[in-house]
This record gives sequence, structure tokens and C-alpha cells, in this order.
Amino acid sequence: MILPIITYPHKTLKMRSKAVEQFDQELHTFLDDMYETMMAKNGIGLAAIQVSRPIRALILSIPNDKGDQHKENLLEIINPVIHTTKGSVLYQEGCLSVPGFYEDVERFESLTLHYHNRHGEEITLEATELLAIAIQHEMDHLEGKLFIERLSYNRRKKFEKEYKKALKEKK
Ligand code: QAP
Ligand code: CO
Repeated sequence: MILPIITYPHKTLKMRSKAVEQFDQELHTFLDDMYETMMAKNGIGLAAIQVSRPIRALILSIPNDKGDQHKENLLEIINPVIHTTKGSVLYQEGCLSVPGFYEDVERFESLTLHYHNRHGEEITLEATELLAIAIQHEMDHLEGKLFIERLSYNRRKKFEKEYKKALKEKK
């Protein structure tokens, strides 16, 4: 089932998400719905809060070198914790909850992540490149934070102006 994605400035996006405690069939169905929703909207990452559920779950489907997304490469990341980080990089980010806007954001270049999969098993992941960036973007959602909040004052002003204009033209 494709779920509705909430967009900025919906106040639910500012909520802090709560830890997942039950790794049951209901969670599995919800993760399947998140996947269907992300693929339908041409996303590479989605956090549960973006479909109005404040739980610490996110999914990532990073494209391969040819730009294709494969279900075997889907990551379902629950209750993640970053353990170590290295370096910093700039990357032009977007977000399904901030449609049509892209801007450079500074992130750690690589990181070690601990998380649980859909069965509650503990996983350790070493992430670099786009995967490391996407993990940080999605983990911000768990804290109620959007990438636009990481922009400089002037870029944030540019965003607010452009976004309001786009919203008006959509009405
Ligand atoms: C987060 O973002 C991300 O504005 C995932 O019109 C972004 O999937 C992680 C999207 C960059 C790492 C680097 C955005 C689709 C998708 C839009 C997305 C849009 C249609 C964003
Ligand atoms: Co996002």
C-alpha cells in the first residue's frame, strides 16, 4: 500500500521518533508499505516519520553504479546508533518531504552504524559515500530534523522564498 508522504512545513516532521520495541508482522507490513511508497515516489531513502509514524525506522535503496535500485540492496534500519565517524563531505541533498528543492549539506564522510533489522537482529555496518550520507539524512528525521535546517542563514532564506513560491503556484 502506498502511504501519504507529509511535506514541509507539516509539524509532525519535527517530532522525535520513539524506539521500535516489537519486531512483529505489523512492523513488517509497515516496512513493506514504506518500500512501496519510496519506490513509487522515486526516492532512495525514507524515514517512518515521513509517512506520519514516529518510530525509529528508516529504509534505504542506494542505486548501483548503473543507477539501478535493486530490492536485494534494500536496507531496513531500525533503532540505529552511530558509533564512529570520519571526515566530512558536501553533497547535494533532496528529500521527499521537501519536494523540488536540492542544496549542498555537510556530512561525515564515513561512519560505523549499529542497528536492528526487521527481525530484531543486531547488525554492524561500515558506510561510506552515498550510503553514509543517506544514513545521516534519514537519522536526522528520527530527531525531527530536516536537511534545510543545516543550511547557512542565507541559503535557508533562499529556500523559504523559493519553496513558498512553488507552493503558491501549485494551489
Ligand atoms: C535522502 O532523498 C537523501 O525533491 C533521500 O521531487 C538525499 O530520496 C540521502 C526526491 C540525498 C542522500 C542524499 C526528492 C524525489 C527524493 C524530490 C530522496 C523529488 C522527488 C529524495
Ligand atoms: Co528526507
